[in-house]
Amino acid sequence: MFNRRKFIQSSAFGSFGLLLGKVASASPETVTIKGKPVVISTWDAGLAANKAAWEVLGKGGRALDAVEKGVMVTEASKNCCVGLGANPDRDGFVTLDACIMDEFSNCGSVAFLERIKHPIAVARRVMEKTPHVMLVGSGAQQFAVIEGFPLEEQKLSSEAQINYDNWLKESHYKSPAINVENKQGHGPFAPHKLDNGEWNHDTIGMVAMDTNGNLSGSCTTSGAGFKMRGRLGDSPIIGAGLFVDNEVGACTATGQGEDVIRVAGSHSVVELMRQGLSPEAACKKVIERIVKIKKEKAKDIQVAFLALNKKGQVGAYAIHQGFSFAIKNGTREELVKAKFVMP
Ligand code: SD4
Repeated sequence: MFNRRKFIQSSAFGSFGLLLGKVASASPETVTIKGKPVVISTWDAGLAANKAAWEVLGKGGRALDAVEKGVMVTEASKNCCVGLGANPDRDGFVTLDACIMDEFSNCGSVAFLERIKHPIAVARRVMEKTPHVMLVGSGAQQFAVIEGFPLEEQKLSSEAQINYDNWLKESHYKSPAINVENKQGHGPFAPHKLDNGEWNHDTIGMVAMDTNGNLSGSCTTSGAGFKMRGRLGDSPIIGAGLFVDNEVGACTATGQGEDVIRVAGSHSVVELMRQGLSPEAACKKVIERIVKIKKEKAKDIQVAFLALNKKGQVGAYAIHQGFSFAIKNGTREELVKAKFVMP
């Protein structure tokens, strides 16, 4: 249950991140085989998404199926967050982006997709049924309809309508920025309050390792609230919002997508893990790279990376305080506060 969840500081696990097998040794029953299977995902909503992913992983299922099923829970949330309940763009339309990647480096992506409830499932179809990686806009929607996905009503959720009406009063377009203390429920990347009191974001990224040790990942988002029409962030871009290399590890990103794209964020983290860095150290290095590029502007933006390596080590890092991720394996189910570089 959410209200019984335990917050833990990632720092409690030392500077090399969370090695599931090792940490598990604190209680004997958790000494599972190198942390397999395991699933991790971004923000508070990751707890519920991980639970759904676990229905696949816990039965020995494939990581790819787990990361699709997991984030579909978040996409289906009626509250204003990741899916069709999200804040619209500045023209009043909800547009969704998603991507998925498997252990064979197959990948699929949809972007600027409207009126489809499960963009992640469409991204998987792009991966499996077309010779392409990415479909966007009306082409992506047309493909989804041909594949049997229902075209949903074009109507804002009641919360999004309130947020949009408020936003329209000034119609002030500010380039996406995050203030992690801002809990007003509107504004680019602002967290949204759910019925259960949880604060949620407009994105979920998930990576998982199954019992066979295979890795997959998914990332799905409504992007920045009140964004310019046609704007895409990092989330549907393979190498930016998500990257999986089954020999090395997997990473997903959240926060200001423009700055994740700038450094090919998730791919960079995986490449640093290939060079021997732990997931946490690799995430930190790419966060520092963004901070260096952004200079004084870094104080106004949030970016976070979340990574898992082939050994079952988990790590994350953010620019600012406030990023949390959910982790689940056979015996643990927790929300972890990530470390950050700027106070
Ligand atoms: C984007 N990275 O569209 C996404 C937004 C995000 O929490 O992660 N919000 O740029």
